[in-house]
Amino acid sequence: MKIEEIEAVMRKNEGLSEQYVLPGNYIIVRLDGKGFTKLTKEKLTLEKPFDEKFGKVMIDMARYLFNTGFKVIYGYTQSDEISLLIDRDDQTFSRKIRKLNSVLAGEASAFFSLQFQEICVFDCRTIAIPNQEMLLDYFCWRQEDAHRNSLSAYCYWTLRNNGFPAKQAAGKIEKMSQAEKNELLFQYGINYNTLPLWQKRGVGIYNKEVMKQGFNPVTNEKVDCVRKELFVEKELVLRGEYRAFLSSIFNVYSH
Ligand SMILES: Nc1nc2c(ncn2[C@@H]2O[C@H](COP(=O)(O)OP(=O)(O)OP(=O)(O)O)[C@@H](O)[C@H]2O)c(=O)[nH]1
Ligand SMILES: [Mg+2]
Repeated sequence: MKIEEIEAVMRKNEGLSEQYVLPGNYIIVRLDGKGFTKLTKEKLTLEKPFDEKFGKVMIDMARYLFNTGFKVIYGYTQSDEISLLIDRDDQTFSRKIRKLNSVLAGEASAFFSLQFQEICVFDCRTIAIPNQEMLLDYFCWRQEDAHRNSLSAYCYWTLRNNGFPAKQAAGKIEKMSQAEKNELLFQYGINYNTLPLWQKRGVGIYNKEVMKQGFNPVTNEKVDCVRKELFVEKELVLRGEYRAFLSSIFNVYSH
């Protein structure tokens, strides 16, 4: 075969292998640290189970990802993951899933690695979401996951700090109900209810309209104007209230 013919076959196969987020669907991407259980224990020096710097870098990364060319409506981070809601009409990379996943995973991995001066890798998955109700379900699901994981992580590290070997601590927690986990922490002097909300509920990032004072050089007067600024909510509300909070953000963008 001539090289031109080979090229035509290759291009056709490449094109036919491509997958797209179908029109009319919202796009959610979820980035997740690869092997962070090992990485956080062996390579990074961090507080357990939650580390202020780690949490800050995840928020900074979410803010950074708002400015990588996609029309991001809402960002949510907990533990080593970030979910981004991208607008239904976003046409970046013609909505190619390959491009979304690879570019965003690359951006996240590069950003995080620079902060910790260590090679840290994120994977990325793309999920098509057909309606607002499912968007609310998605973010409530991630918030419940944050809650479950943080309670277990506190129990695990409390047991470890009190002499339990890793396997025994993990085994003990596996069989416990949520109430029993709360009770266990209480026995060791930790009141789960009073721990910082960002650790239990995750953190939301979104554009908020704020009033700013500007200056009109023509009239020489101070003027009030509305600007959009990225806002970080570290004290998210729960369940029904969270749905209402999310709806109010999403409705600004619905057409
Ligand atoms: N020390 C510490 N560890 C954290 C913190 N936030 C997240 N982690 C770790 O990040 C891990 C995230 O777990 P997963 O994403 O479920 O698992 P993983 O090991 O990353 O594996 P894959 O995601 O499947 O590649 C947890 O096990 C925690 O140990 C933190 O603030 N401090
Ligand atoms: Mg991970």
